[in-house]
Amino acid sequence: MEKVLLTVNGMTCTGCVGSVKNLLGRLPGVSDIEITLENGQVAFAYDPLQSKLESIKEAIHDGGYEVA
Ligand SMILES: [Cu+2]
Repeated sequence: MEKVLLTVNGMTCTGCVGSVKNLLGRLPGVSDIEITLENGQVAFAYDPLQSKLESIKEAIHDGGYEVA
């Protein structure tokens, strides 16, 4: 498992946090998702054999949020 910390812009409320958590949670091999709304930090672990970091970032983007 790889550990990643991304900064995601556009999350303004706990609903956004839930959305990002959900969309990440649907991706294969992604786990341990921790999101801090105040600074937009999104931490998670993923298995590179199951999901590529690029496609994870794309999923966040497609959900309407911007990876900094
Ligand atoms: Cu929101």
